[in-house]
Order: sequence, then C-alpha cells, then structure tokens
Amino acid sequence: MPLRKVIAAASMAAALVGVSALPAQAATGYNRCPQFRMCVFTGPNGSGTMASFAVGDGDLGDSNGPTGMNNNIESFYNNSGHHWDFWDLPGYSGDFRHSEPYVGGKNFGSAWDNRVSSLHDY
Ligand SMILES: [Ca+2]
Ligand SMILES: [Ca+2]
Repeated sequence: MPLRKVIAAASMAAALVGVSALPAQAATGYNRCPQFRMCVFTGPNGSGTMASFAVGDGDLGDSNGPTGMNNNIESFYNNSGHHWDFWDLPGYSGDFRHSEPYVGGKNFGSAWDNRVSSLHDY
C-alpha cells in the first residue's frame, strides 16, 4: 500500500476511535422521554422540567400525578404511539389541541404556551 493511503486509513481509524470513545451523555431535552409515553416540558424544545404520562391526567393542578405542570407546559414529545388531546381546562374541557402519534418533539407555540391543564390519550 502506498504510504499516502496508509496515512489516510490510519487517520480514518483514529477518527472512528475518537467518535466511539466519547463518554455517554446524560439525556437532555426531548431525548429524556421514555418509550410509549407522552412527555411534557416546562420550557421550549424539551427544556426545563419533564413529566411523562402513559394515559393522561385529568387535572394537572391537583396532587394526583405530576405537580408543577399546570399552565406551565411549553413543549411536548409524543413518544406513545397514541393520539393525544391537550385541554386548556381541567376535566378535559375548554379549548383543546390534538397530537398525532409519533410526531416527535413540538413546541406549543405562543397561542398554547402555559395553558394545558389536562391531557389524555385515546
Ligand atoms: Ca393530576
Ligand atoms: Ca389552563
């Protein structure tokens, strides 16, 4: 093998080693969301505090289930494979917004930031 090709192969191998030697990163953002769950976040783009749900919560403002999320959600990650609805009011009432299954991470956007008070799958 000509020397030039040997050097190229050696540097490629070094690059591959470099990638695989990176330390495992702690999950951040949307990547924190477990499989088969709907995850909601207090900040945009999966930032802030996360809460995850298997089937939903009829009142984010009570002490049953996650706390601190009522009217405090700015993004979500639908990792559940189910359809979900987000409601402005407790008890699945008021205005609602729908999520298709497996849509990945989404920001609610200014019209829906800090409004969700109940949510459920179906
Ligand atoms: Ca609750
Ligand atoms: Ca609300």
